[in-house]
Amino acid sequence: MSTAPVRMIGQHSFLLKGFASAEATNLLADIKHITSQSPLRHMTTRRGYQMAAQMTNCGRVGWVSDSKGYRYQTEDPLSDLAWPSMPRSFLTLAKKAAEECDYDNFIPDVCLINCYYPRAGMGLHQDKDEKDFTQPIVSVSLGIPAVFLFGGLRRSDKPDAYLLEHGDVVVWGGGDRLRFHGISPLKLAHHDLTGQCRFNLTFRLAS
Ligand code: MD3
Ligand code: FE
Repeated sequence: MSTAPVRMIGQHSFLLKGFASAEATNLLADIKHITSQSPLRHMTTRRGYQMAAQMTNCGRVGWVSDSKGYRYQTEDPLSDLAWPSMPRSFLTLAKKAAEECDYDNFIPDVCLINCYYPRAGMGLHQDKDEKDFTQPIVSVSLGIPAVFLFGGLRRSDKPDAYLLEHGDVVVWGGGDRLRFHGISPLKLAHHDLTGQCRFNLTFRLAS
């Protein structure tokens, strides 16, 4: 849906309202297939805390967190097998969204799938585990809404808040790539396609 309104949320960051809406049922079917092989799970931080969102991955590598810290690796630690491959529907949408924002030739090698239920959130953090910060990040929101917090390059910079709804796509790049960001604890809600859950697909070139 290339007619979606594009809102600038940073010098190099764009919110594409409803960009993924028409693809949502296909994306959700592909998520089902991925989670049947690599289930959603609560990862733990180096310090032993459980993350509030459940996660899994598809693609050549996957993002993991455990007592050894954060990293990308080629095997799912639950099975020691390769992560499920990235579905064509995912890749096509991510490339199309990046192109819409003039990020040409974006070829992600990982999609991190986050699943939030009401009251789950994600504290302010930077994404620094990837090799090449010149590559953008594309994120797709499905299901119940969430408030995205978009801070600055310092943790203490006051974040702006944006509502991310079903079908919204955000593209981050350039000087915004290392900005602090997070997700406010979700409010109780229901979506016909996902129930009480919000999925976020995050496409990156990690390695
Ligand atoms: C902004 N996920 O998985 S969208 C994450 O909705 C993460 O699940 C959130 O932050 C979510 O790391 C937010 C993805 C996102 C990813 C990288 C960014 C937003 C970003 C890098 C810079 C600025
Ligand atoms: Fe992040």
